[in-house]
Amino acid sequence: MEIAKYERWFMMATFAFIIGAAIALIVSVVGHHASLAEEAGRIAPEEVRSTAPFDEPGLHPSTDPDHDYDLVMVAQTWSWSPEEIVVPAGANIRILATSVDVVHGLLLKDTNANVMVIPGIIAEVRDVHFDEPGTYWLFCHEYCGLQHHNMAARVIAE
Ligand SMILES: [Cu+2]
Repeated sequence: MEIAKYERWFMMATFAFIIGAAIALIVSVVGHHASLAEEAGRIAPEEVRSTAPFDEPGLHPSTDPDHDYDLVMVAQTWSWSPEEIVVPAGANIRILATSVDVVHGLLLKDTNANVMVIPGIIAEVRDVHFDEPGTYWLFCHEYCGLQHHNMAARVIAE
């Protein structure tokens, strides 16, 4: 009798956890526009610096009709190109990033941008907004060697 009571309690707790996880997923997708990072294409790491748009990292008018600007980022041990980017606050920005050497990660604090930056692959993050003017730190969040902790760039929204 006692065992059946606790079993029912555990089943209810498990069910509540699943419902809670489903609600959290729906809120993050619908409310916060979370989405899976997309692979926008492939590029040979040794050709990154000579191939558009990665031959000119930085902010450019977007080639995608849904976005105002493309923020083109190149990762290398242990820095980003460019290390400082000025963007208009409120603009709809698409990030395109790739690596010339090892696996890095791109995390833009206080935005929806959080992707792996893998050599050979072009990572795309859509609909990035800097609503409040200010400085947004861009970190590497994938351990890439001795100076990984110094691998940061700044996005200045104004
Ligand atoms: Cu790193």
